[in-house]
Amino acid sequence: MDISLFLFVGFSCFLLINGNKVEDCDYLTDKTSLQSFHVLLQAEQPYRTAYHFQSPQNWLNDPNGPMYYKGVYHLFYQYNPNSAWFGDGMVWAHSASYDLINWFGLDHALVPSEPFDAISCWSGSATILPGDKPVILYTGIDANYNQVQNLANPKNESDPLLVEWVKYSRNPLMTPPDGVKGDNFRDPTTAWQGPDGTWKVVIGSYSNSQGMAILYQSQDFVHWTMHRDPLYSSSKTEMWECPDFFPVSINSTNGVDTSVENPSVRHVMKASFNSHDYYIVGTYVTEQERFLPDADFTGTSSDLRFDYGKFYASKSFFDGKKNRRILCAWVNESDSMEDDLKKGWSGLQSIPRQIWLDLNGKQLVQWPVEELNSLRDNEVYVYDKQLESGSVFEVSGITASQADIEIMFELPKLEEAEFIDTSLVDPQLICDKQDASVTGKFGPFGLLALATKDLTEQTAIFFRVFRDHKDYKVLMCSDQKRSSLRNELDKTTYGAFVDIDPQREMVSLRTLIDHSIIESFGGKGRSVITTRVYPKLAINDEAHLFAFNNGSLSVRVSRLNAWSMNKAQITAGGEPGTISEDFSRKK
Ligand code: DQQ
Repeated sequence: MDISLFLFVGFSCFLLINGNKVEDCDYLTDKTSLQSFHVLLQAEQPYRTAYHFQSPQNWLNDPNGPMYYKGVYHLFYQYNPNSAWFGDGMVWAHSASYDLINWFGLDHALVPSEPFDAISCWSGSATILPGDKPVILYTGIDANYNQVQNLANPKNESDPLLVEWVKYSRNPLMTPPDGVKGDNFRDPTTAWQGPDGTWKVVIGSYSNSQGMAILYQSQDFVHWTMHRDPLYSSSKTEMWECPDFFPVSINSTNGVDTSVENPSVRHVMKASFNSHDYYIVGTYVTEQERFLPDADFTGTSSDLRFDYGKFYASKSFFDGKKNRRILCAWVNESDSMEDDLKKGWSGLQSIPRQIWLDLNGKQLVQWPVEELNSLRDNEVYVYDKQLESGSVFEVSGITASQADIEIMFELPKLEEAEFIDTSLVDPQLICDKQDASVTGKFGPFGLLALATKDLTEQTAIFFRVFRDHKDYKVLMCSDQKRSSLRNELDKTTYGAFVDIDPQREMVSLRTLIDHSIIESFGGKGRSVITTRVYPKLAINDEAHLFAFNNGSLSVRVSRLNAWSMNKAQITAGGEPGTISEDFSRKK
């Protein structure tokens, strides 16, 4: 028998044996015991995060129906109440927040109960109808394992916490159309409304060797008719999971509501397949119900991704409180399934990111929501430090296992950069071949995160700068090869070009480190790489952070600011004791 972990949830605590709750431990009531219990928990569970959303136990995946409603942010998410693995019986767990960082758990919003979702309640989205009426469209897995689309409404719209949801009695509203297999029809988007009042929604699918967004229209949100053509399809893609379709302003970082359609916006179509979230930017021709992208997906490494590491099934929403568009995603584990059973949990949510269209109109830019800065503590900084070839310096004075770092590099003598024809190369492959140990000219330089003092364990997030004909190209890599002395982990190296001109702009990096997750934003958010790492030794207080330059040319750290991050107050939904009334009603 494997006594694998203790869990502390709200004001109750219990012991898990082989992932099953077997004993309540009410004896841990005084503060000292609770504090030692926390220390025990962190020592036993060094890979649990401090400020990322995760569940105390079991499996979680896609964010569902994120929205801002009557002063409260809502995060629903796919959750398996029965196991640390994915399985039948998936529910919509529910947490809510006033700032997108601290969350309190609520009861599950949707659980399998009816013929139209007898097996599972899968992913979907929320739409706020005129008159401030939120609704959910979600995929039910029916008793025959067919994927169908269902509607649910809040029981009490005047409750900002939207605790109870009622499934529409005439579900399902949409069933797999002719030519679409019953298991290739899922994940409705947030709906948008055309100028004539017609509601539209797309569903992810795959048919005739094309991944696609099937378009449905409705006058009343209940009766839906399939449009003749998909809103978009591409032969270069697989089954589209969790599509997302939304407008972005062409000249502002502000977000716009999903129904906005005018000359000051362009549209983004995102699809999740092949373990990544890919997107294209284009024009939505409302009258013809066509999306005309500037370029189709190519099926190559040049396709744009929200994140070039681990980041999947994302969903965005318009935040009317701060006029911005927010993006959330599932970040899965890269240890083994056996490890997940031992840990008793699997999956995290990314830090919510604000997204907007880059001024060049070609791609999106992402940045952690500003509310995250409220967790910053103990700032340390370094200005104007020369990083000679082969040098490493420790960023001390912060909690390196739980930190936020911003660093900017100046590159003198740029013209000495190595030549590369970037049209011929796959950035991820260069990062893999020329990992952090391979000396170049400009680069590798960057950060060594979750590292042991002697650097035997380290995750290197670094840049290389190349000359490409008349331009310069900045490559960003995340090298997990030495991230852990444990062997059985997925240590894939990730890489992407960052669309900045280093002649005009310093090469910058922001990295969020949280025990087993590292989210890195290169070029002020133009390329992002998220990874999961599980060091054996560089855990908790044994973790260190360094800046390094392993290139033959020196670079200058123009400035480095680093903060220890405080723990966020997070309880997940649906678990015993997770409804924190004090906290949830405090505003
Ligand atoms: N996860 C859900 C599906 C979706 C997939 C099931 C994407 O609805 O297609 O948990 O991760």
